[in-house]
Amino acid sequence: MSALSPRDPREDPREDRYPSRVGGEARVLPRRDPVVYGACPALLTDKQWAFYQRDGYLFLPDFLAPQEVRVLARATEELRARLGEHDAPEIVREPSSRAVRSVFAAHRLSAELDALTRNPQLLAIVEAVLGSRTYVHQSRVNYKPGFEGKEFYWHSDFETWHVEDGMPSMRALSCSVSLTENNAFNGAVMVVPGSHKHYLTCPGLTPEGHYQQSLVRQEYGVPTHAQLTTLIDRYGIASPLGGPGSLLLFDCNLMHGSNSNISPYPRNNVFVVFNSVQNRLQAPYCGLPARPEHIASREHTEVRTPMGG
Ligand code: 6CS
Ligand code: FE
Repeated sequence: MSALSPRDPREDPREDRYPSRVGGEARVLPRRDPVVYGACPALLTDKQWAFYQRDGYLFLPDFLAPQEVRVLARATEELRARLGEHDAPEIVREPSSRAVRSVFAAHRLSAELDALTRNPQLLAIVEAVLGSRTYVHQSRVNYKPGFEGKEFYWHSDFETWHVEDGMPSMRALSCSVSLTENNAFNGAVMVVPGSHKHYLTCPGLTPEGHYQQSLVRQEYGVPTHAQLTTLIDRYGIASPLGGPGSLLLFDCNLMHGSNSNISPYPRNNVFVVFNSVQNRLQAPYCGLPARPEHIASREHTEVRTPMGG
């Protein structure tokens, strides 16, 4: 048994290209994977494609039409009501109230949300970025209700998906569709542009069953103040703001977070995480049991095909 823990991930025979939470100090390592794996899709300009590679995100206002947003908004409200009633496992509640914070595996619980994961324009962009067919690694609705929606502290999703889900490489991206206003007052997503090119290793080890805490308030797998200060001194912070129907695409390793919502109005976003079929999950690098299927897809990995295609 190692000095650190009975499950010291450093006893894992695999080469870990992105070691984090292995008991060492917090470091800033270089990204070891491409940012884009394919060619610029017809839907994007060369300028947008270059922006995504340099800054790690792309904001497309009015990506969905008002009617499409209304359909999704109705579906997310129905999900919250149906699952909230009997505390389904896919429900995550706010830390200081019974308000619903997130619903996971939303695309498997709602036909309308499944249709969003097969939106032809979205898939064309995602397949160009990932250079392959894709499947849904994770989907969720973050409701961030007025007054009660608490923050999501700074983090890289990939750090969690690598350490706790065994995602091998940085070949996944998140699509966040706003169903409400995302403004300076209701906890819009903030990103550190360019941070996707650096891998911030996090101190500490991963607690057993960490997701039951981290999805409410993440305390492991978060960078130190020194690491964040170095990154933000260099790149600054951006917060793409827009109305319902806007789309924020961001690289799996982009540093992001959002403030608590103390406005009266919700900030309701649907997140779909697409992973390349060449990047399927392996055993978690932290050495713990795999997280549940509704948080990280291992069985439900059907290749995404475009609607009507
Ligand atoms: O652990 C995860 O997979 C989730 N955690 C955060 C804070 N963002 C990504 C994802 O929803
Ligand atoms: Fe995240």
